[in-house]
Amino acid sequence: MRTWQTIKEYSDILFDFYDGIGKITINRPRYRNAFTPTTVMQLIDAFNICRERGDIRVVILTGAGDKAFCSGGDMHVKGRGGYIDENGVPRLNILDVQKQIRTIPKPVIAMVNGYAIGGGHVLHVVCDLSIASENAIFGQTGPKVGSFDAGFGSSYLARVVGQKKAREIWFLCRQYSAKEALDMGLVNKVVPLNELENETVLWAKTMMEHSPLALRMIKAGLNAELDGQTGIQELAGDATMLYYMTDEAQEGGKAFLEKRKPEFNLKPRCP
Ligand code: S0N
Repeated sequence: MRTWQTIKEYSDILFDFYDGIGKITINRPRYRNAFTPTTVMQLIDAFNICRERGDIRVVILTGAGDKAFCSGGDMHVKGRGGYIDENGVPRLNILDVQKQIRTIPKPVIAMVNGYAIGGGHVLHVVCDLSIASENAIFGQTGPKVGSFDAGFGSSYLARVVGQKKAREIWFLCRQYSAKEALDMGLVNKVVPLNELENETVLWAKTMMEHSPLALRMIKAGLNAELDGQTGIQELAGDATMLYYMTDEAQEGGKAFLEKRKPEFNLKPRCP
């Protein structure tokens, strides 16, 4: 039995820590964990904290209760131009969370404990790994309910399950069982609901035994192949970070401050 410690309190999400893992739980089970702009602001804040905190090595994203991971944008606040926030401003800020999940330099696991529908389905799609309970159900509803996600929600989905299947998922708006999701490569593993957290923590712990920098570079590389200039920027940023750790880079800055010519002829040099 593990004890999660609260990292920060919010109205719409839970944010907990245990042994290197940051767990973010969308906590609106009354609405199948649909998100409003407020929920999304809180998710953005929690993911920022996960990025900054060195003791968080893996992030788990899940939903409260045993019915839903997330049912997408909250239809009660859907207006013209987006989901209306408390100040009357229409927002599509879940796109920022998608980008955070893809660019945070640590593995993010979707722990899918029920319905993953609409924008909630996209959230699990953009996570690095998805572990699902046997009762999980997957699907897009956009063309049925007046929305769509033609970004990661479509193009990255197609990279995961293939073009034909992605078009089927979006055009027909069917629901798929956990077994079907596993068969199409949409999730990594399916377990009984009462084993879901144990299994997810096990996957997190296995990754935490491995080199964080290696995982970071692999994530950046896998993203770069798909994300164009943005992906290259991410991978290049990691290369710069590593370069700054070298004597060669240190010498450049030191020489500037000491008003002398830098000595870059340092050994060893790799061929
Ligand atoms: C999830 C479903 C299948 C669960 O069915 P079930 O178990 O039969 O429960 P229900 O009785 O239907 O629901 C229980 C209560 O929860 C409410 N509820 C459920 N989902 C939502 C929701 N999304 N918004 C608001 N309320 C919700 C029900 O109304 C019910 O309440 P009561 O008891 O009062 O009747 C089933 O609930 C279902 O199909 N839900 C709708 C799922 C859906 O269509 N979601 C898509 C929403 N749209 C998006 O996600 C837009 C995409 C998006 O986010 C986006 C994309 C690109 C760019 C930007 C954005 C952006 O929005 O930011």
